[in-house]
Amino acid sequence: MSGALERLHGLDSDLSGVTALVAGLGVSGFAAADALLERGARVRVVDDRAPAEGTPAAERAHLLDVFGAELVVGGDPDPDALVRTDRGAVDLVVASPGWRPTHPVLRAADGTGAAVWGEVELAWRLQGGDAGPPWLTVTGTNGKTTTVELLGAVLTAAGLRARTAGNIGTPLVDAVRDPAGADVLAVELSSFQLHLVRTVSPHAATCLNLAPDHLDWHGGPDAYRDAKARVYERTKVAAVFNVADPATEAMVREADVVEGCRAVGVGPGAPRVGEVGVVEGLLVDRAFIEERAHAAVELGALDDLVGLAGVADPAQVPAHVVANALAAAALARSLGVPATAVRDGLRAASLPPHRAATVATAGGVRWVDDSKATNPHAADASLAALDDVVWVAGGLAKGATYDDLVARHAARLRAVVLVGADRELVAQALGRHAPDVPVVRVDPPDTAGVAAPDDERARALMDRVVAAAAGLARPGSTVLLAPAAASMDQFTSYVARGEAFAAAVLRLTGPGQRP
Ligand code: UMA
Repeated sequence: MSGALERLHGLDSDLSGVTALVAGLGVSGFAAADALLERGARVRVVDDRAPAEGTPAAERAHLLDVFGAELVVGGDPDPDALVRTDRGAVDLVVASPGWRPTHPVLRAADGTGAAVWGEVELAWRLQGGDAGPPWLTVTGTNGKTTTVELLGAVLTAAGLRARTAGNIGTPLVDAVRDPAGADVLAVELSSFQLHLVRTVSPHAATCLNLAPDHLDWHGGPDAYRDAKARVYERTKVAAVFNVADPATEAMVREADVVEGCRAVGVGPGAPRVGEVGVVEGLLVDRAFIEERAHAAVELGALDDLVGLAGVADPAQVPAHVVANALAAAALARSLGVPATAVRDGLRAASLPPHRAATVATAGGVRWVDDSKATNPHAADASLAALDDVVWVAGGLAKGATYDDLVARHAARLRAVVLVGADRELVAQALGRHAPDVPVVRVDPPDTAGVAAPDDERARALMDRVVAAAAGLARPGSTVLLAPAAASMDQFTSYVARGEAFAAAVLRLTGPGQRP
């Protein structure tokens, strides 16, 4: 690493003389390039695609050009030339999360001596590591965003200036540079981001659960698991795991944490010493109190989660919502947040959109948008909460398989409506495990280029999906959009997919039928 780069240990660091390549012109690449330029580094920004006129990416490209970056967008540049300057290899490569490690540019950087970081690592160094606010980090296959939202609400209820950042949307580099400052950061980390973390040392960390996902990016389940496990490395105070998911406990056991860091289990049963759990409908802490050997403190009740879960009765709060709330509570408690703030925060929190949200109820049929269910594990949680389902599924599988999911829920399925590029993978699993369940395929399977939810093709597609589902549902049924697949074959994001679904449902049922 260059001497100049080693000087990076705070927001006022001088990086003049450092040469950096930023891979990606998305939100994290922009934040990284902007921060490096501000500190005097010479920055080249590379993107495989030239941004279309009038898009946010074009605006980012324009700004970086004005700030003095060299932009290489589109075309077919030589990867080896990109990672070099006239004085040799660049000092630093900051790769955006969407860039696979096998990308030719990242491959070219290997072995050149360049430091290869993600934007998260850059943020940690920019805040001066431990000199900045503590990080409470959250990963897991599912529930990360919800847990970070809950954590943010609990920390705020405790009177702390808390910021949520990371995969949830705000790049960490922007969060640490915010002049408003923060007492603590609630950080969502994806496996892509964790892959390029080097020295981040969180105050407390959790991996909520582990199930196969993003196997195409990582190249297989072991690499995905190993990336997730990195969330615990260098944790200082509490490594929080899910007692119902032994893979997460194994990660904690193997992690190289700071001396004195404790392993804390969270789970739906009565907590043992050192755990946070549930006793007779109450959320209780036996981990973060002095007298934990023979006492526990109440943090709240399942009743405090009914609003969040969208159910009428505390007994109906789904297990994954309880698990997410317990993990958020444990992370906050590791920072000394009072028990009352946990309760107040959980009561105040609301779920981000497109997570098992009821869009309408009409003619006895409930329409639910769980577009965020982008893998089988997430779809499993929403199917498990229902018993008469018209299931809307399909999209980009990302290497996932569907046999376990379909076998587990075959009895709940009244019918299935399939969309998207990899819909035949779901169809084949249905053929094996639920051969009697009617299946309707909605064409086209791949409408690459459909962008916004009000795009004509998105409208037409979702109108057909909703019409098919309406024809299959009966009073008492739930039509559930829980695709178990990513959206990017047909939509720009799961948000656009969910919005298109909800709009089509409301076109069918009428606005008066909103829940
Ligand atoms: N690009 C290339 N070549 C590639 C891949 C991408 O040139 O091989 C370019 C694209 O043309 C685009 C840019 O890179 O211009 C996009 O970079 P990116 O995909 O890394 O996206 P960012 O805009 O930087 O957003 C990223 C996260 N995106 C991904 O992980 C894919 C955002 O998470 C995150 O909110 C943001 O950083 C801030 O931290 C999104 C996501 O989908 C929501 N995450 C996945 C998930 O939750 O399942 C992991």
